[in-house]
Amino acid sequence: MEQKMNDFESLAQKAYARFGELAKRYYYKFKRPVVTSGGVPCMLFLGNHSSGKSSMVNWLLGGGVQDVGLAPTDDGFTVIMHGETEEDVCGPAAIARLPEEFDGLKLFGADFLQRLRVKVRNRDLLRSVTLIDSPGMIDSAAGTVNRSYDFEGVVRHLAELCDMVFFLLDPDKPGTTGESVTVFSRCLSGVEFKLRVLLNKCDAFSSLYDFARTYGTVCWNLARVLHTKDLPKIWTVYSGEQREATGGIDLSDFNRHREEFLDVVHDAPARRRDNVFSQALSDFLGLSIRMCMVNHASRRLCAFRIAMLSFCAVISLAAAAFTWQALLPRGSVLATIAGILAASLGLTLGWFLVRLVVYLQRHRLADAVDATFADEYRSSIAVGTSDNLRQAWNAIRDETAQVIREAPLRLPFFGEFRRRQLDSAAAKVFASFQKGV
Ligand SMILES: Nc1nc2c(ncn2[C@@H]2O[C@H](COP(=O)(O)OP(=O)(O)OP(=O)(O)O)[C@@H](O)[C@H]2O)c(=O)[nH]1
Ligand SMILES: [Mg+2]
Repeated sequence: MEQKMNDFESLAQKAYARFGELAKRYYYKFKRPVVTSGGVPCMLFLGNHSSGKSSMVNWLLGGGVQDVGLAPTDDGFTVIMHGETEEDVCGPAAIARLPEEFDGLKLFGADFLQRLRVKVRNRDLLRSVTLIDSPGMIDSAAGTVNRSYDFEGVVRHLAELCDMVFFLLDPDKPGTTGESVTVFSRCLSGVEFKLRVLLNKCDAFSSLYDFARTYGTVCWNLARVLHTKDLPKIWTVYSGEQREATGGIDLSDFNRHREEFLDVVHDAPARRRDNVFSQALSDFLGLSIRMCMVNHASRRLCAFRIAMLSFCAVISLAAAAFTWQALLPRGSVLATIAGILAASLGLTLGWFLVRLVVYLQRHRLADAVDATFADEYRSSIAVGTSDNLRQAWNAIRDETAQVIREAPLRLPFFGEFRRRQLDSAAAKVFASFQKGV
């Protein structure tokens, strides 16, 4: 089974490597350009400052890995991974210690890399999952925190890379922090399926009433920022050994949620499979649609150019012939020079005219992308296999219109043939996933 999954991952990786250059030509960005075959799944812990992220990580690993405290403790991201020899690597060197999948983090610059730390620990759980602890989200007096790097970008990138994202809230500040609201609404949209909300420190409730009020507030705040129809499941948990609640409320239901949470953490490899699969599906389908749309636009533009150039050439030749004939009685040299001038003028004007018409045509094609999409995919839409297709199209629609409108196009010869190659390589990747399931 594991071998089959590794086959699936290495096939996916080969397909990403093979079509990477093609994707660039179509200005298409893969969400997960590198799949480390047999790689370890990742879990990201996000949340307000002091919501208990580091304590949760410590609890999962049996203690003593992360610092915990009431004041804001972590100011950077810590990747905790398995290794026989325990070591801590900070700053730019940390990125070299991570699997290739993390290479995209380099783009977030030196300020971010200064705040990246890798802890290699010899703990059993880490053989099957890598944990990422994050800095707590806080509001400064001005309303938002000024971080010297693109915090939202990093969160988005890691959320796309990770196989599970846990968002921790604590009873003191149940989701009211401005930065966490922003992260929810901007960085986690599209990855909601990986998101699990944990209402942490449930052992600290003083009464059932206290719990009900906090739970209500969490739901109220989440409803305003999440773009899903239904409220996600909220797991009420606490970290550390099972204990009696300080307020005397029964913790047995919270213990049940803790068990579920632990099951999810231990089931991480299955999540990674699903995740790589769904990302590859959306990446390859997205590229295929992008190619189809841009190829269509490029064919239309090419046909336009040929038609316009032929038209201008005919007009220029006619003008040259007319001038030559009109001036022939005054001498054949003069008539020939005038004819050549007339032809050159006609061709120059024609060249400007072609550019203008192509420019207008590109705008027209960009505005009509939805109609073109419906036309190109009408058979899939007609047989009702269009749900994935529509979703993939909506995700790349605006960018595709922008590419058609403005980008310099350097498309490969036989674009449609390359697209068919992509589709069949993607089909092989998906078939190998299904064999492994
Ligand atoms: N009662 C209770 N307290 C907890 C629990 N988890 C964490 N705490 C306490 O909450 C405080 C903050 O915990 P941390 O784990 O440092 O929180 P954090 O989210 O990592 O904080 P930052 O790194 O600053 O963002 C510490 O004093 C912990 O002892 C819990 O499950 N129950
Ligand atoms: Mg912490």
